[in-house]
Amino acid sequence: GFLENVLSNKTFYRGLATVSFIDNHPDLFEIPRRMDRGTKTLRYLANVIVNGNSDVKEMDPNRSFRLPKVPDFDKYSSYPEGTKDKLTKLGRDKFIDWLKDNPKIQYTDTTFRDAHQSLLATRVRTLDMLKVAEGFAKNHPQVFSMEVWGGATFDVAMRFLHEDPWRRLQRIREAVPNILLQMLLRGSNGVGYKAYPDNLIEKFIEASWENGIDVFRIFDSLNWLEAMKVSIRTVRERTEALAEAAISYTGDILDPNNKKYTLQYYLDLAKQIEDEGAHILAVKDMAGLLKPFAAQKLITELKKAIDIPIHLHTHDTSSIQSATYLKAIEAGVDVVDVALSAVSGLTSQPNFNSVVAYMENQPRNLEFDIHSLNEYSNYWEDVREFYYPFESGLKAGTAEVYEHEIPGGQYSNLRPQAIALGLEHKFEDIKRNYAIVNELFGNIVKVTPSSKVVGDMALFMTSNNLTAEDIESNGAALAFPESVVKFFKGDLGQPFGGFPKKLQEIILKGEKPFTDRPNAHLEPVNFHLEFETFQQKFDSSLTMLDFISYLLYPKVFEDFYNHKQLYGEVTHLPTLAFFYGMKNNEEIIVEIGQGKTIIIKMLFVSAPNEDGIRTVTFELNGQARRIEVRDNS
Ligand code: 3PY
Ligand code: ZN
Repeated sequence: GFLENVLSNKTFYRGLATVSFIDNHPDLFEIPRRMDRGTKTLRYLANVIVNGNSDVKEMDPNRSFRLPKVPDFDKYSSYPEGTKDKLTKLGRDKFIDWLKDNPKIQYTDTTFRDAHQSLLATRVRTLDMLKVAEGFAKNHPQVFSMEVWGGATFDVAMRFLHEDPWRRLQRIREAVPNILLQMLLRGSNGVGYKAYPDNLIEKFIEASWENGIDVFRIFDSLNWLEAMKVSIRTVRERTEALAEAAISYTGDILDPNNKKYTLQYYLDLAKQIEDEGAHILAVKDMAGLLKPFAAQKLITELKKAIDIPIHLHTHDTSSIQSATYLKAIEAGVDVVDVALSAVSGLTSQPNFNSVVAYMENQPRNLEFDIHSLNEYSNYWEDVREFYYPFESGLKAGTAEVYEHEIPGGQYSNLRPQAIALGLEHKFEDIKRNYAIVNELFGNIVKVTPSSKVVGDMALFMTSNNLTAEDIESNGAALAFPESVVKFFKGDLGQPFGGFPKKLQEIILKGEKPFTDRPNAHLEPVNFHLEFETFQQKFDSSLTMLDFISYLLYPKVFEDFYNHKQLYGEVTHLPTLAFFYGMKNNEEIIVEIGQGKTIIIKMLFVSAPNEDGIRTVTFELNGQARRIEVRDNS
């Protein structure tokens, strides 16, 4: 076998490499240093074996796992034509016409992004996706798009999985060249939790497109159009991708007591989004609040009000959202978001396989091989087990979501946050406080990052046993969470209807808020100069993509970088070894490059010596290797 390097890379030897290709693939220019890599990998494993993976809070050493079966596909066949080919062939405007005129319902598969963000705290590793990506793209080319990137995947990849998010995108693109790849972008907050300079957002969008994104779902956490404009314009003017801008749905348009987020409110916002030049409108129901009859009304009226296609996104927290899709499909929605069975339902998206089944023999049916979809689901059912420590614990759908309005993607994170603060037993209070905070804040749209502010405040009130009255009467004496102060300062933009003035004064303690775009207060990045400084700080092999990661998440990037210096590339490790280490005499095969594998066997772990050091003995490709690790217990 040989390692993939510049001489064997398809893009390069076909002469298609551009300067940015070369910049973005420094790994291809590395002469393999096998021993060094092997040592780093063993160092990682030895540390997990002795001290555990710090991301795994609770582990069951006796748990057993099935070997996930990858459904069959032809490695040597070419890819059937899909939506990506269609977009390339038709260009954007004609592609949108095709989508609007096509009577068949279209599906976005969220398995690689929102499904695991919402069920498994975003922890699914690239390796587990890549095993099925090519086969899925070959077996199911009629999928409209695959949501594979953005949202929380960017920081979680670096922070907890020690993966380069750009590399993930590139590799999925290689495996899925025929289907549109979609990402979730938080408008001027990028893939982060705060506003970034406009020129960083522009650079990020361009780079995301160059590395594989075809559809940008752009939203603002307060439905503030001002904060989406730069993103929409950048996608339109600097890429050939589709700008899909979102109205984030909150409340209930059919509730006569709801005077804020009314049908008219959404219709007006949708019209403004269309006028701003979006190619597609997303109805982003991040908490799963859009009930079936409300969907019927909303989609019917949107279809009259705007001319661009409509893409519906929801979370099945209440367990009735497939009924919402049915009503929306009847009302003419163009695309719906679904996840493969095994990672669907609850806080994730409705069930792809079953929605396809209920559409069978109906006029809008888009045909799929359900048996094959089920095989892919079975793969994910087994893979999901690997990630058991990250399950949210929710066992059934709940109508409580209409009370607390917690987004699906946040729900699976709130419990670990509660545990970390020692508040697990107060989870009911946290949910109740979440709703109370929403009222206090004037009933805001809650989606990342505004939802995080509400969550932080709910945790703060719960851990300090505070009521709404305490906040209003004793607020001056309280040190509010940083995210809450920044929110009232205007750092996330302006909520519809404005801030509650009295509370804003209490929280800002005399500081003056601003009322324009937070990005307008940020210094633009000087890419040329700062990139050089960045390379000097780390090393000169780092790319512009690394620099963008650093600008978005300086500390997370630095930790990620240091981890890689110490432990090498850990993305090649099988997931069980990555999270739980290895048992005595266990052997794993690690594919460290295309067609290049190493075999690692763990023999045994010594007792700690007087300095607390243990020696882990491995065989690496048959040769004994010893690694010393401090036992931190
Ligand atoms: C995110 O921003 O990560 C979301 O999934 C919002 O719904
Ligand atoms: Zn979502």
